[in-house]
Amino acid sequence: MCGIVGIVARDHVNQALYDAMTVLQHRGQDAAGIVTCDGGLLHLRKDNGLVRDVFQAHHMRGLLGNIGIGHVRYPTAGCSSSAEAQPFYVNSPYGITLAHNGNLINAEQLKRELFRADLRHINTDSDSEVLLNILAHELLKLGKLTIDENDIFTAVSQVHRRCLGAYAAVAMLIGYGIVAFRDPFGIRPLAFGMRETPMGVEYMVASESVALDALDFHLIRDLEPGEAIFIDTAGRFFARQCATHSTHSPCIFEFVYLARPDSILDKVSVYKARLRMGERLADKILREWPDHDIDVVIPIPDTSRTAALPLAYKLGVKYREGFIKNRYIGRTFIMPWQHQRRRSVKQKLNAIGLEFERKNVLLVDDSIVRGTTSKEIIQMAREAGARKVYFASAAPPVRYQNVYGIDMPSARELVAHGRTEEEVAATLGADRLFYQDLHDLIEAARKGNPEIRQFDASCFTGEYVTGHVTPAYLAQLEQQRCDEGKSHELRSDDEVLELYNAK
Ligand code: PIN
Repeated sequence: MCGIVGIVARDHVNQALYDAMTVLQHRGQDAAGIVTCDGGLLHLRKDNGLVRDVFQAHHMRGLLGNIGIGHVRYPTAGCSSSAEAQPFYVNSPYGITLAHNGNLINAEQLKRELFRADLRHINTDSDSEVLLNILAHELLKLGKLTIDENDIFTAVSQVHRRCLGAYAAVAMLIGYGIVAFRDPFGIRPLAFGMRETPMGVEYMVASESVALDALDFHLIRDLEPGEAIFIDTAGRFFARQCATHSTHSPCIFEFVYLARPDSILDKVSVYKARLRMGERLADKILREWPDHDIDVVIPIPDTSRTAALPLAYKLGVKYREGFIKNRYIGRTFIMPWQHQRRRSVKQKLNAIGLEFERKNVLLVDDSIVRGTTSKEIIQMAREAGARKVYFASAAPPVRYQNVYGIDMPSARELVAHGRTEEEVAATLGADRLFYQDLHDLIEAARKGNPEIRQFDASCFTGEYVTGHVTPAYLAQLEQQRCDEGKSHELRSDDEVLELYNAK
């Protein structure tokens, strides 16, 4: 999962891109990059790290121009080094840079085609570099010295024809403007908006509406699946459906915990979807266990709070903050001789004892993925004096790999993979476990926009909306993850916790 942004402004755009990227930082903390265009020159700064660490004042001074794109990266299969930080650049034709959120499932085949037929070299393991080169090649094939919006949309149509998988992308063409497009399934989110300034109208496209809000752009709408928009350097706006077939299937996990609650994705308020998840989960608990003995509902911060509150309300029991998160947890410096060291959840969360003592507590989390932190938190609740520890997940059991750009563990690392709900409860050490039903999760999101006919829910079902996800491809992804796991020494705290807890 990554965050992307593009802005066509009337004045220097560097600060606005930086600000938008800090608002999208939750979508990726691994690397950040901005490229701006000033006349015929590109200015690029990208590196591994948080937005605030990658950009110093002297970098910002160099990012000149009124038009630019930015990217925050979460490592997905095949991406880890700073050479793979985005945006990517290719000089021919015109000079193009691109930032991408998602994952192409036919990247290996495209890479071969690019080399053998299109005579292009790909210098990283990133599918985003592949996507950029496909776009560049399709523009080049038009054989024109100068192009217009029709040419750009023709090239995007060809991208749709060749690329399979999830891609929300924003690209800047030197001297022309910014083009943004979304795959024909609309798996990853992408929205655009505008603001009026004394100098004229400015446009912004971003992964989540919250980035538009923060910069006083008003949300116009989401890109349709398969649609492309183009804003030229003069600020003229064009839009076109570039896919022959599209089936809107947004990723349901965005609503579970990836997106910020204050975002509206595909017309659905993420916050309200999470409230509804809590209500539906409460209905299920009451159905299955009408005479429950839950004394208190305790969320595991932060995401689950939104669902936990209406859940408690519907159950008619108290809602209490039982865990306090350390906001200032430091980086983890793992020295080669400390490879056995395990960083405990306790360094991140502390239990307020009096909320647990002699009580039957229902802990609520947004999802259970590896189950490693859930297991430790259940143990913490017991050590804090809970009599019974029940656990509720606002999402159904995560049993399958994600191939559309979420950095999910491989299937065998998922606690629910190959296990029944009872077996998961036993593994976690919970006295009782409640999972959201998939139908309820889908309806919780869909209520915000009944026009969405289906979601990508492959983590729960193993059914991949794009098709073409073969066992061989899944095995290859799994292998990539294993290889990378060995080389990642410094990761975000959450990941380090999970990695070390998994051992
Ligand atoms: C974390 C959201 N959420 C918490 C991410 C833990 C799974 N984990 C997925 C639960 S936050 S585990 O609130 O947004 O910070 O099941 O893999 O142990």
